[in-house]
Amino acid sequence: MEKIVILTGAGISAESGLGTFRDEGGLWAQHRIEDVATPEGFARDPALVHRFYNTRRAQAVDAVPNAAHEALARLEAQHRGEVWIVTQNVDGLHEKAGNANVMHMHGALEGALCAACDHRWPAPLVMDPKDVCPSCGAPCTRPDIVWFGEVPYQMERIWQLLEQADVFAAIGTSGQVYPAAAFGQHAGRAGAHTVELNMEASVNVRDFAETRHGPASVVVPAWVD
Ligand code: BV8
Repeated sequence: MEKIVILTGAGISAESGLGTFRDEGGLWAQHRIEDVATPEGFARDPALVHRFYNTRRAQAVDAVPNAAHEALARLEAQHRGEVWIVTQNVDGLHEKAGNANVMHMHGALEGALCAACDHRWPAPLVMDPKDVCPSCGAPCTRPDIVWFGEVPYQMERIWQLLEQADVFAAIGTSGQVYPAAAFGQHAGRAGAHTVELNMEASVNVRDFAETRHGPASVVVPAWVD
């Protein structure tokens, strides 16, 4: 059975009501990246960063998967064991839709991390700079999110999957953040058929053999089914 690797970005969750980053009025229009998505920003003002992620965590808890997430869950169910979702998203919508094989390369809102001892535990809905680590007791808790300048999770495994993929699809991502932005080229060079499913052409649309542009809730089910 063919191996299918799928990269998702904020665009797949847009129709579930979660903001994207670089669209009109997106998250980066409301906050400076250096203030809320870098270790330096967190060191400078942890309360601001916690407020940024607390707001998004509350929105994500209430968000419902859309037809695009549901189509990917059907795809995994039909191709048991041969579909991998590599998501840049930190919401839990793929899991809510029923996908089990999900890799959160940029972390997840549901995770908390101790900056002192690396302990990880389920994040409370509201995190506060005064929270202490349940393991070492230090007041160094942060969202388990990969910020700019930090190394994304499971990269070795992801490169391996891209090299073994028969099909690689990128869904709802502008292709502006590395290393995810290089996945299409990497998979294509290794022989995968590459597909971009996005509202509009991303900056690396040339890396894809096939493109289907339109809302994810329309183009993803059409591609899956
Ligand atoms: C790293 C935190 C290495 C989580 C995020 C050159 C080469 C390599 C690296 C770099 C480089 N230059 C700079 C870097 C470093 C940097 C980077 O890439 N910077 C960019 C700005 C140039 N990368 C990093 O720092 C990464 N780490 O490289 O480490 C390393 C190695 C060793 C040692 C140390 C370091 C870490 C990157 C992760 C940063 N964290 N966020 C969070 O808060 O959510 S990134 C952030 O952007 C999100 O994670 C998000 O997932 C990601 C990408 O955004 P998209 O998901 O694509 O969202 P966007 O809004 O941009 O686009 C949405 C798309 O959807 C649009 O195309 C739109 O048209 C479409 N859309 C909208 N609605 C719909 C739709 N499509 C369909 N249907 C719809 N309805």
